[in-house]
Amino acid sequence: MKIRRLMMAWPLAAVLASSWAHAQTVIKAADVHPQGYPTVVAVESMGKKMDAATNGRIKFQMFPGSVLGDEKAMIEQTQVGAIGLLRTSLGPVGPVVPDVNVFNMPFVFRDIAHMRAVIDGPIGQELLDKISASPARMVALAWMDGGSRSLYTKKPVRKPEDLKGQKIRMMGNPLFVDTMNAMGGNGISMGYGEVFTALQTGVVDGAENNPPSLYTANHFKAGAKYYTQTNHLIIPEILVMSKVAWDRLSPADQALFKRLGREAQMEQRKLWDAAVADYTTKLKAEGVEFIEIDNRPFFEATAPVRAKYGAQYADLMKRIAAVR
Ligand code: GTR
Repeated sequence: MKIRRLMMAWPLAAVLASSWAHAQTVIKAADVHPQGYPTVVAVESMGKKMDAATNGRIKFQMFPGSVLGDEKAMIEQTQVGAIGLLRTSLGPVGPVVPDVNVFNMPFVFRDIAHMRAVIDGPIGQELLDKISASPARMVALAWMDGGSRSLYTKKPVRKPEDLKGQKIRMMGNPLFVDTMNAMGGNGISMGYGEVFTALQTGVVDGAENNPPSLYTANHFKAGAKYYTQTNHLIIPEILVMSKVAWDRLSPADQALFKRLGREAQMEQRKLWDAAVADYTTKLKAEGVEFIEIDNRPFFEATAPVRAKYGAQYADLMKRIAAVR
């Protein structure tokens, strides 16, 4: 009797399971940052909205904390469709889509407000469109905030000369190695996940990033106790979708991704401002010394980098400078 009931139930269950499987799309979303970080929270919240708007037809599965690799590896996985949605810095996107390097240049933005005005306006949209139209097989949905990057080292740094002989970790893009070399140190490119051990073992003497990253990646516990406010890079981050996943969506779902991506951008921005304040306080409580400096010598030292990489974007750079 029991067996007969089971046999009757099985085909129905199988049919239902297979139709659910066809109807449901699970988007793998990835980030180097841990759970609770503003970018991760904003993408998770976008996933919840997506789930609600599609009655569970599209769901996100979040892979935070670099579990799928460093950003270079995750960009590659996004290009082939193994990752559906990726939040990444624009830094390591430069080698894949050279046009984005205009935002990766040192001191290209006057301050955070300037960067936000640029990414929220027509130039920001143009750059997203360039990524989507490039052969990189990624569709750029929205921007996110990565704040302002400053130096952190084991010995205090106040001027370019203090960086002499110091090996400083930079993100994987030759532009950043050139930037650090121009600032007076020796730029060494490596993945984010390797920095902690590299600091501990002396492979590098420092790195550069924003306060939330310095705190959550624990780099201050590996000896980087001096945070010198060079503010040399203000690099926006992006939310990109794999072209493979994108092409499987209906035009209506594509429009939904763009709309909710833009909402995630604005949500992340609020979370970001709170996180910078919060992690700055936490870092100070942990004994990290914030060194205020006049960063003009670093700005002047990096002029050759802007000349080298910016020459091809001369008009665009004028337009960026003109944004108020
Ligand atoms: C963080 C950024 C990450 C990653 C990291 C790094 O500020 O949010 O996307 O680029 O820096 O330095 O590798």
